[in-house]
Formats: sequence, C-alpha cells, structure tokens
Amino acid sequence: MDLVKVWDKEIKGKLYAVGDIHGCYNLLMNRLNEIAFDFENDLLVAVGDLVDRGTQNVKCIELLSKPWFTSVRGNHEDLCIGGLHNESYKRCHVANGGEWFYMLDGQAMYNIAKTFAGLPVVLEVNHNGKKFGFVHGHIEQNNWDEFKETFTQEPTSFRDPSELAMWGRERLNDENLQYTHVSGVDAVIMGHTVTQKPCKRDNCYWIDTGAVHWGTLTILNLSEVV
Ligand SMILES: [Mn+2]
Repeated sequence: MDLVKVWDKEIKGKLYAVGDIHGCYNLLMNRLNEIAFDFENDLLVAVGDLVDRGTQNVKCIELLSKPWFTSVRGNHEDLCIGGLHNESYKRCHVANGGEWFYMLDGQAMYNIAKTFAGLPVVLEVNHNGKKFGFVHGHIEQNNWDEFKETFTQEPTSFRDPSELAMWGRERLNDENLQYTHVSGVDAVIMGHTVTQKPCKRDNCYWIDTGAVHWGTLTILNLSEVV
C-alpha cells in the first residue's frame, strides 16, 4: 500500500475534483448529470470522506471500483480502518456518523477497511501539462515534493504525516501565517473543513461545502481553475 500515489492512467476528457461526499450518493450522481460529466472519458477525484453521516455509504464505497472515480483517504476512511480493532476509534467513529459501519457483518467491515487502507493519503494527477495535488485535510509543507517526502522518511516530528494530512486543518486556519503558495504543484485540493463556499488561498483550494448538511456538493472543473 502506497501512501503517496501518482495517477498513471490516461485521462482522455476533463479532470474534476469533488468535496466530501459523506454518503450522499444520489446527490453526487445528480450533480454529475447536471455538469454533463462524461463517464467514459472524464476523471473525478474525491478529496476523501466518502462515508458517514449520510445514508448511502455502501453505494459511495462502490464508486471506488469505477474507472471514472478515485479518492484519497479521509479521516472518516481512517476511522473505519481504526474502528475495526480499536475501541477508542470506534467510539469516535460512532459519535461522528459511523454507526452504519458497526451494523454490517464482520466480513463486510473487514472488506471496507481493506479497501480504504488501499487508498493513498496523497494523490498527484498530471493533466494537460498541469500538476494537481490532492490531500484530505492539510499540507504542512510549502513545497509539494517536500510534503511527499515526509511519507517516505523516518518520522521527524511527533505527528505522523498521514495523521496530519488526513486530520489536520492548520493551513486553512493558519493562525501564524506560516503557509504560503505551495511550490512544485499547480494546485492543491483539500476538503475536511466545511466552508460555505469553496475557498481558495494561494494555490490551495478547500471544497468541502457541507454536502451532507445542506445538499451543497462542490465539483470543481480543474481545467478551469488553473
Ligand atoms: Mn474530514
């Protein structure tokens, strides 16, 4: 399992990013039809949190087998993986919309956790001469390659790089103004922190617009933003 993955299949059509879906399968399909998404040629990259809080969790997991869909791992995928064997993860998960998972039979839970553990924490997609980076919550470094390298090095900080990338919100909150343009990449797309509208700062985008709360699912056409 690779924590960092570079998309290596050809994208014949357009490249889109979608915010946190959280079990809202019908909403996603309706939005894709509205934008005339081309299921034969386009690629949709989700920023993680496919499940929990919404009602169509299994349908959303099945998206991962579609050639037009891929995702990075969000903290809710992490909760499914951890909740399988760890009581405190399970409690946190149930308290955050994950009760559906513990109503499945053990084999189904195991299969889902295994699928999620196969998702990268960081995904890089090159399309039409541009490089797009995807991570669920946070990128600590102001350089894309330095960020990717933290996943291959011996840990230097007390926080695991995957945990920071899936759970962190520091860049969007940025109280110390330490985060700037991320060099080495054209755009970085994140979710995790709900904003009323898609948010852009430097070359970073946050696109979790609270689909499961307000029915407002953001889909970005990445060839139009960069
Ligand atoms: Mn999240």
